[in-house]
This record gives sequence, C-alpha cells and structure tokens, in this order.
Amino acid sequence: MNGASQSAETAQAARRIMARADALGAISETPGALTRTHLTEEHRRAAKLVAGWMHEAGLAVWTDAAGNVCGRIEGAGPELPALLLGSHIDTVPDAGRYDGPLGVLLAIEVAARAAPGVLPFALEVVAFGDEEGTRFGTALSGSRALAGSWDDAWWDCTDASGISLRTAFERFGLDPRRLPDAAREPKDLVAYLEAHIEQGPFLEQAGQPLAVVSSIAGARRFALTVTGRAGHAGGTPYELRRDALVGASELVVEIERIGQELDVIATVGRMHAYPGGVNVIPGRVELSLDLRAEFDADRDDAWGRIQEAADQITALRDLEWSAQETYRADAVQCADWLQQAVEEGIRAACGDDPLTLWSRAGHDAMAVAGVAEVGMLFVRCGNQGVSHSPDETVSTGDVALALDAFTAAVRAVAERYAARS
Ligand code: HGY
Ligand code: MN
Ligand code: MN
Repeated sequence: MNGASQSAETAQAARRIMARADALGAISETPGALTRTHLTEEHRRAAKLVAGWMHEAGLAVWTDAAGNVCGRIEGAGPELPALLLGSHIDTVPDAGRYDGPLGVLLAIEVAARAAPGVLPFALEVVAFGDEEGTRFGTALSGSRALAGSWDDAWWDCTDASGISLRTAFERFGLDPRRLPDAAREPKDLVAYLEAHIEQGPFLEQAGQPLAVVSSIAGARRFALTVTGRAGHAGGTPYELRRDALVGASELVVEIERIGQELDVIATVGRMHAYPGGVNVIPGRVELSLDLRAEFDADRDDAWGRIQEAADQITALRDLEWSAQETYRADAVQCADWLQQAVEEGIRAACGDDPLTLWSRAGHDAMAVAGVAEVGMLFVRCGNQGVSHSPDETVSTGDVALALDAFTAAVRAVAERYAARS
C-alpha cells in the first residue's frame, strides 16, 4: 500500500474519481436530473461501468445474488477473510452525483493500490444497488441481503408503475430463490469500511476535509394518514368543515417544533391531499415522516410526543389519523478499532487530528453491521453540506486527501488485524 508520498499519483487518481463520478452521474432515468433506482436499465448500465473499473483495478469481479457488484483481490494466502470496502450506486430522485458513488470509486482506487498477496486479508469492494430504497421503499436492501437480514415481505413491494420487487429481480436476470446466496458469514469478513460524503455542513464550518464517524443515526419512517370529510370549497362554511389538509399542515408544523425542542431530526418529505380538486376540501391527506437522532431513545421520545400532538390536533378538528411504520433501523456504533484506524489514516493524509462526527444520514454500513464491525470516513461537502440535491459538491483536493486517508486507514486496519491474529 503506497500512501501520501505519491501525491502526483494521488492527484491523478482523484481526477479519475471525479471523472468517473461524472460518468455515473450521466446515467439517469430522468432527463435533466440524476435519478438511478434499483434494478432499472440505468442500474444495469452503472453496474457494468463499475464492474469494468473494478476489473481494471485488478479485482476478480462478480454480481452477487442481490445484484450488488463485487470485486476481490486475494491477501497473503488463499481464501482469507476479507476487509470489505464499499457504498451504493443508487440515488434519490434528482440526486447529487457523489452520495454513494464517491465511496465506491474511492474503494476501487484503494484496491488498485493494494498489491495482491500482501495484505493479511483479502480486500473486497462492493457497490450496493439499493441503499436509498427510492423505487420500492426497501432501503438498504442490497446491504441487508449481504448481511443476511433480507425481509421476504419486500418481494411484494411495488414501484410507482406497480411492478413488484420480485418481477424487477427476474427482469434484471436475478433469481429470487437464490437471494440467500448473497449472505456473507461473519467468519469470512474482517470488517467493513465506507467512505461517504458528510451530507451536512459541519466539516465545511470547521474548515476540515475529512472526519471519523463515531456512529450512524437510527431512523424510523412512517406513513401517516389524516382523514376528514371532502366537501365543496364554496358551499361548506368553516364551522362544518373537517379539512384534512389544514389539520395535517398544523401537525407538520408541530412535528418540526417537537424535533427542534428534543434535538431530534424530523422531516415530512412527502404530502398528498385527496381527492386533489382545487375546489374540493381535502378529505384525506397522506404524509411521510422520517425521524432520526444520535440516540434511539431520543428518537422514540419524539415519536411519542408527535403521536400526542396528532391526537390533540385531530380531536379539535373532528379528524382521524393513523400511522404505519414503514422503516426502522436503530443507531449503529462504529467499532473503536476502526475509528482509530480511520483517525490514523486521516492524520497520515492531512497531518492534523481529525474531527469525529455522528452521521445524521443513514448508510449501508448500518446493515452490514449485522455481520461485521463497521467504520466510516466522511468527506467534506461544499455548498453548506447540501446533499440529495444536484447542488451536492466535493472538491478534487478533498477527494485526493480522502484517497490517501482511506489507503492509510486500510493499512492501519491491516496492522491491527495482523497484531490480533
Ligand atoms: O436517508 C438517508 O439518510 C440516506 O441518504 N439513505
Ligand atoms: Mn442518500
Ligand atoms: Mn448515501
């Protein structure tokens, strides 16, 4: 493993990473915006590009039974457990081009630097196909398959056009019956390291390029429904209205107030009023709720307060409300020894002591933690840390530092692992 001494090579590799992020960013199912979702033809094209780059880096490449693209170089002996590096290549709608792909591209460059037969473990790279869950609502499904925590209920999830995950799997050329083959054994994995953009403003505010990640916030997501009575916009006096949209709107503002009071991150990302006529009082509103916090207990306290608020608001307005939990992933701690290795890597690349941040965003590392210890490296986002937006940005200089830090972190993991063995 060569480190920061080859800054010319690092700078060239960083430019290659940025060019490849642009190439992936051009593969989209929505003209004029970047949207690339699970098991689409765009996913297939992106996976093919990534597989080719893994091959160029000298990795043996395959697609696992869940559609994740995988690559491997052997260590200093046959069939050694693998240190897994990776992230995802799917996106949210109208996404930025670095959320996910940057981690995959950094991992490929680190693997390309690792001479086969030298490390005390094999080195694997994985490009997960469904971290966001945009198409089927099945967040982390690719990494959950690898971790052996796949939920068979997902097979019947459908996309906006009614295609089930099962059908999409088969059309993609995958056999749902073989899905369990994607699961890895703990004995076959040393650990998992993921490099990812911060998706927040803290590194930019601190003037730092990289950070160690201490933990990943647990998230709970709900589909809420507020029900009133549809009516004529002209003929219905206020005192007879049971307006679901006004009630839902009052709840949305209260959700934000509770989140701020309890220091919990609460977001309503989607809200639809039905029947949707401009001259009809909405009789039903469906809205999403995404709740996260550094500690699960705080997140769950906020959910309790939000339920009380919904009861009060709907009672006063003669409305009803209901909730269905659609996603839950509890907070994950990054292993101390991996945090130390990432910290050592950042110090080797940047010189000074790095920041340590907890991740407000969810990551595949949350799922992989079910089968291996995990560590993460954050890379500064520009534009006040904006992400899940085409304004998402990173600098080539920070990517170069991230590559040297990630390389040195893998070397530090190898030293610690060899000392344990
Ligand atoms: O929602 C998240 O935090 C991640 O980007 N999927
Ligand atoms: Mn994301
Ligand atoms: Mn991501």
